[in-house]
Amino acid sequence: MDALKEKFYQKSSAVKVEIKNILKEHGDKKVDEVTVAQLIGGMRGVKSMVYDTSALDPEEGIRFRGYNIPQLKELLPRIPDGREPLPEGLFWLMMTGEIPTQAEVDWLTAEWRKRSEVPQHVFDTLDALAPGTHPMTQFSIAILALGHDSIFAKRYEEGINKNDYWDPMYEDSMNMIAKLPRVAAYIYRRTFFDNHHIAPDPELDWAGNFAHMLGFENRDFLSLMRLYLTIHADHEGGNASAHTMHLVGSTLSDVYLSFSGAMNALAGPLHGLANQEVIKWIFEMVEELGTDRPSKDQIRQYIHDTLNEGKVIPGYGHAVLRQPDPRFIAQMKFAETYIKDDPIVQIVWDLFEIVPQVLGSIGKVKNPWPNVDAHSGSLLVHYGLKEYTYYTVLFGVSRALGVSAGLCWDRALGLPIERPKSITTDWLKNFLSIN
Ligand code: CMX
Repeated sequence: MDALKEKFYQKSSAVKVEIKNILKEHGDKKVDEVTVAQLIGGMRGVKSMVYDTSALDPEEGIRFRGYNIPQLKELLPRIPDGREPLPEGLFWLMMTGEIPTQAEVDWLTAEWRKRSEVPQHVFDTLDALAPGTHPMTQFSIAILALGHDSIFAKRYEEGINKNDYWDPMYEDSMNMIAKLPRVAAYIYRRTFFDNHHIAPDPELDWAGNFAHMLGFENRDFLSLMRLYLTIHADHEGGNASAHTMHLVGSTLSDVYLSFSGAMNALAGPLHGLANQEVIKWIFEMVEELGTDRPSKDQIRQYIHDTLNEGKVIPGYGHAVLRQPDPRFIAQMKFAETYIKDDPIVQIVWDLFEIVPQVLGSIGKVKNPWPNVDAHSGSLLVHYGLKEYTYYTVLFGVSRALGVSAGLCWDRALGLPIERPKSITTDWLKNFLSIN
């Protein structure tokens, strides 16, 4: 058994006993109540699942196993002379609750490299898709195709003891994460570069190699990818992609079926697709105004026009956060260090000043501040990754780290199939004594 698997098994076995005892002693205690507004309003804020890899505080933002993003930037191992954390380290942390050593992260980089070969049938499946198929649709389908080799599905078919589910779930997760950069790069090169593909570089780390296979060699862009793939990895369990992963996985679907489902949730414009919508909206503004250096008055008017057309301002607002997203701030700091004179970055910063004032003045928007998606596109555009319909795939590759770690924990803890209760409108009216 490898060191990560061993550590994960030890930690999760201990938590499994704790959970069992909590259930036995406190199973009847109430932790929450559901209001009618929550019932109709997308279950907002209802405490209804256990998820340990990360937790989201409305004011402070995301913490991964207790560590916020500035702390992770300090503590997680990097490449020699690197400034950004390696996503491998975050995966280790989410799986074990411990900050890994450099040697542990180097091992994980090598392990994912070993597992990274993608079967030809996955590329053939992608090649069969119609030109113009959205990259997220391609990504979701490719993940399903990878599922042909699911060890969990095979072991289940053979008849596996339920106490051992965690083992093939770990193996599948490691295999899938290892292969995703190759699959995602294939989609990018197939869609935008006439099927001219780039072979992996065995000297590079997981994120660096992904950037290389996309076609980028700029050192700073490789650093950006390490940061990007770290900060998008997880956002507690209730968000649409993580929750989908948990829900689908709770039926004992394997990691590929579950993650493909998660990606279909991420592909919605109110969730991960907002990163493409932000840059599309900014490009349209630049085009309409005829300048990439619009005045603040012009920007303010454009925001009002968008709202008057009954549309949302992409990249702003959040179901949980009530402050600027620390993931936005981390990207802003990156831009300040590397590319502060970029005109699109300047627009993003002007929007950061103006959008919250406008949204705040409407009254109904609970969080007028930027989320993670408000900044990412401007950084990618700067380095030449301008094909914005691809952006959510980058988000998805990163999200695999958090939600796969989460699913490994689900199986290790033996969590049951998810099955909340729905009610009919008639039931509700009856309950509320409405005729
Ligand atoms: N622009 C315009 N209106 C907005 C808004 C925005 N950015 N954010 C919220 N509102 C509106 C809502 O549409 C809602 O209007 P109605 O009452 O007319 O339906 C009202 O304000 C209240 O919504 P809320 O409680 O503040 O926000 P929700 O929890 O319902 O929704 C979110 C959260 C993210 C879907 C919403 O803020 C939004 O649509 N933002 C723009 C899309 C976006 O950036 N999504 C990415 C989120 C991060 C991610 O998952 O990647």
